[in-house]
Amino acid sequence: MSASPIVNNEEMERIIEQLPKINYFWNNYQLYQWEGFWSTLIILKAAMVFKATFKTKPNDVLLASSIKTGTTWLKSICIAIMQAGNKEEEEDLLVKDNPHFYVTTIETMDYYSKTLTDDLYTMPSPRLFHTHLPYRVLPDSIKNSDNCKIIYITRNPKDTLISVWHFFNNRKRLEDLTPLEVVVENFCKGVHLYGPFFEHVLEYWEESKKNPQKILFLKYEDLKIDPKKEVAKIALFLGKPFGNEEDLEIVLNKCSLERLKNLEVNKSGSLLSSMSIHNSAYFRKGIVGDWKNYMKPEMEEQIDKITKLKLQGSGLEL
Ligand code: PAP
Repeated sequence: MSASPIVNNEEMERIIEQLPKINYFWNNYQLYQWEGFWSTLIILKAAMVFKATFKTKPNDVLLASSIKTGTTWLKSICIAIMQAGNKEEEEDLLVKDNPHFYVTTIETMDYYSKTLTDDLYTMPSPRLFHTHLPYRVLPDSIKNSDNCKIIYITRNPKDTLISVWHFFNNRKRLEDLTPLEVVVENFCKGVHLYGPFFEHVLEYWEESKKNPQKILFLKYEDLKIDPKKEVAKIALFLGKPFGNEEDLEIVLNKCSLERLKNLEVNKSGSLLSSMSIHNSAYFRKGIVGDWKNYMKPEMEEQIDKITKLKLQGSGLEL
């Protein structure tokens, strides 16, 4: 079933009242299931408005990802590529603020405060913005227009889940931590913020196969293995190919985890102060295979089984 455009609050509230709900990370978050995906109330409302009202402009670029699959890295790379070779632009934007500040995640904008939505509409082109929303709820204006390119990044589900687990358990007392067993079990049942995870990945994957000129599909692990190749691919896709190897290396160095993690703005700054999320929470280990340090063999088995089942026949390996 596809969502019909929703523009008025009353109708939105009526729809929300009837949605299935579930607790996520103990009772800290209540998730609502709309159009088959799970999200918080704030995200859900913003998603509805976004879907119903958003209009693309020429040269828009939408970055898309499930949570903890490389969003911050992709945002920084795109910011640095947009700035690359621009001699007049002396300041490095990444030193001044966190990548999430420059490339807004649309559905985390507070719909009722309007400010960020206004920012998006008045932002000069080429507009660069981001979403965690699944492909199915993107506005038709994005799906159907040649104006808007999409770059999607995904990651091995086990590392993704460990990253999610750390992020949501961050700042909690030991006795309040959600056990990994619970998180794994929910994940395998499809209960995951913006999830189910595999449907999220597969929808973008299938669309990218149909229209590779419009959707570039990336994997976090490929970026780790051959960052030069992947970053060159992103630059080309953005219509900003590197003139020389040196510019490419500058972008890579600017966006390295070590560098970003140690910038003052990311050590001490805070992006979503209302949710007390510190910039430092977006930079942890950034390694492939960290799941081995946390998952018991039965958890590994559980996730591998569902991964195999969901991805079979798709041509995608994670
Ligand atoms: P988000 O979905 O909340 O925006 P996202 O940036 O996708 O988060 O994921 C954070 C992960 O990317 C962290 O992984 P970890 O928990 O396994 O360590 C973080 O360390 C990693 N990360 C952030 N920036 C970079 C970077 N510049 N290079 C490599 N990995 C990075």
